[in-house]
Amino acid sequence: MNTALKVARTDADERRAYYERIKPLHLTPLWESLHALVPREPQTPCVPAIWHYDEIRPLLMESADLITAEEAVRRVLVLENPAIPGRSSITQSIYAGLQLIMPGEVAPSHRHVQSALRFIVDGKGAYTTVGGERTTMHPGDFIITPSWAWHDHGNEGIEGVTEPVVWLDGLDIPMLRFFDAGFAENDDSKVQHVARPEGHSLARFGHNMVPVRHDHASSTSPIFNYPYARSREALAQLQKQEAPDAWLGHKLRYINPLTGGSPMPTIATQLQLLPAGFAGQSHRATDGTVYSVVEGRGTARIGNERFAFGPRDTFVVPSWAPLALEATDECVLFSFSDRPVQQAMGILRERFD
Ligand code: 1HN
Repeated sequence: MNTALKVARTDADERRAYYERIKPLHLTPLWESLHALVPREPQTPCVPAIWHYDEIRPLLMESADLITAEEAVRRVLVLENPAIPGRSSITQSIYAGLQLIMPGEVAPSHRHVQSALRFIVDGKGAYTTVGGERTTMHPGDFIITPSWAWHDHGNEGIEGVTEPVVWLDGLDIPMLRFFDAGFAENDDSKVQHVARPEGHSLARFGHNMVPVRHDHASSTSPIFNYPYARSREALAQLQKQEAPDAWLGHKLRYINPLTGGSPMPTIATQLQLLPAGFAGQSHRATDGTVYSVVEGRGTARIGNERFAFGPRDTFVVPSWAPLALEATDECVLFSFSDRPVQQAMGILRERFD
């Protein structure tokens, strides 16, 4: 064996022995992990994935025979990123799940530091009460539960229709876990006292005007239901006025009317329309993003994989994975990510190839 190799071997052995000696003191050499700690570009463990609603719905309905919403507190099937099972995370920073509430059921009032969004996927006639105001859920509505706001859900039916209601929950649970900053408590009563008429916050803040005197101080939007009828109409108007963006189609972000920023401090939300036949260019961003399909069929090309999607499907695009969207028919997609946090940190990167 030549001398150089022998020296290298000795070095390696000596280093290993040294690492063993420092281990009991809870010390570890940075030089062994530096490259992984500071990658040249994002190296997410997360993978792209799709959940087809038609496949999941029967299983979700089956869960209603196993447990009531009240016993479960929240009857949810968590959508876990396949590459990080057991972490209740769809991306490293975001939790997503499909929640079911059957006619007559109540999901009891509680509050927690984690912020939640509800994107209504299937059925009508359920409501949620948030901080003393109730709102009726319709498919496509984007509803917010701000941090530390009391919230309970129920399903009393509407216009003689009583049916199961399913929505996609999006929460900043992994971020709160990261900060070890979670608090939660149960309410004294199962169902909150309703303090204001339905539609009150939308009347006050939902018309590009805000009350001259108001005391809304929270970093979350004072609007807590962005109804689908209105958001869809905005896209329809836009489509008549301009050509679609080559990457995004017609894509609008929801805003907090008091700031112009995202409605939630930790999660950004968008709605986009892809015209029939749209073949979008590939783009990437550092915010891993969850998509919920509202209307239409198409394909999401994520990295080297192709995912055919249809109404009510959910798919996830990991951080920095190239995404190209194609629409067979006219498609409407809702999406959300941790973008406002990355923007606050000044680290968000996007590339439109
Ligand atoms: C929660 O409170 C809801 O209020 C949904 O509907 C999902 C996941 C983890 C922790 C709390 C809800 C949740 C949750």
